[in-house]
Amino acid sequence: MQEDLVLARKEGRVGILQLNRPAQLNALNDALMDALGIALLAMEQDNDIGCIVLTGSAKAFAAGADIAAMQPMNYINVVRNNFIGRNWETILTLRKPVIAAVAGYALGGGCELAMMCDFIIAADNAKFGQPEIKIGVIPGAGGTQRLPRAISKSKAMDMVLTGRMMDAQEAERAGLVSRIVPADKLEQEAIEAATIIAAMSLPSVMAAKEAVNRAYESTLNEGVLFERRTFHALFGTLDQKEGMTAFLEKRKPDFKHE
Ligand code: DAK
Repeated sequence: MQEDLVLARKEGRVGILQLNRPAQLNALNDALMDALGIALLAMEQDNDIGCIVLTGSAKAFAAGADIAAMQPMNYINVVRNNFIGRNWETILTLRKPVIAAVAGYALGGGCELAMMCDFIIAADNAKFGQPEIKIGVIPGAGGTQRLPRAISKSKAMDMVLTGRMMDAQEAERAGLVSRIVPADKLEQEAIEAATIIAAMSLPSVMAAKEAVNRAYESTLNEGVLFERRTFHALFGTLDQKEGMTAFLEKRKPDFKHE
């Protein structure tokens, strides 16, 4: 495996992962997805990391799954080998938050990978799309499911059926991205957001992530019950006492993440 397909570093309590196949616009192949999974799991297990930023290059977050690798595949291969299902969804198993910092193209599997993150910060040059229809297939890593949940059925149908791209402004209006920042400030802004999150109590952060994600997986009543029980459980942490005591003492909390 080529280790440099994903570059990993830390800034304070923030882990930063950069997809690194710039000549192919970070087209996502098996080796890259393996490397990404390994790097994500290492950061999940690192007690000194509280939030992760996933980014690409200035020109592309990722222009999709690697078309050259897919072109020769046939039906029986992809069914029997469970085509790349093996290593695409590691990111969904993380309990720490992952922020996608997207500059340039986030297309096909690239858009799907960004949508698997907890939220997306877009550079003002970002372009999102699910262009698989143009190459004779459909989205294969959740695009037909996550896009309608993020931006409405009508807009998702438009994107998936025409294969057109959305710019950052349209993506923000539609609710796909949480904020737009100048391209040259993308990494800095994403790290600043991640630093804020990483300074919070980690058990609360993980609980909040889990509770918001429940909204997609359950009825309103079940989701609210899950939230209530999780909220109650956080009164078992030291950080709940510290957070509330610090507020009353008019000082910053010193969370111990326990
Ligand atoms: N795959 C392989 N190579 C790619 C690529 C891709 N997706 N996108 C770009 N490249 C390569 C180009 O071939 C070119 O390589 P060279 O010719 O230099 O060797 C290099 O990157 C630069 O690209 P361009 O010369 O095309 O650059 P431009 O600025 O002119 O155009 C572009 C940029 C992003 C508009 C264009 O490259 C483009 O249209 N790219 C393809 C976008 C696309 O169709 N993406 C969707 C792919 S299908 C699944 C999980 C995921 C998926 C499926 C299943 N499972 C878990 C089951 C996902 C499927 C897809 O994403």
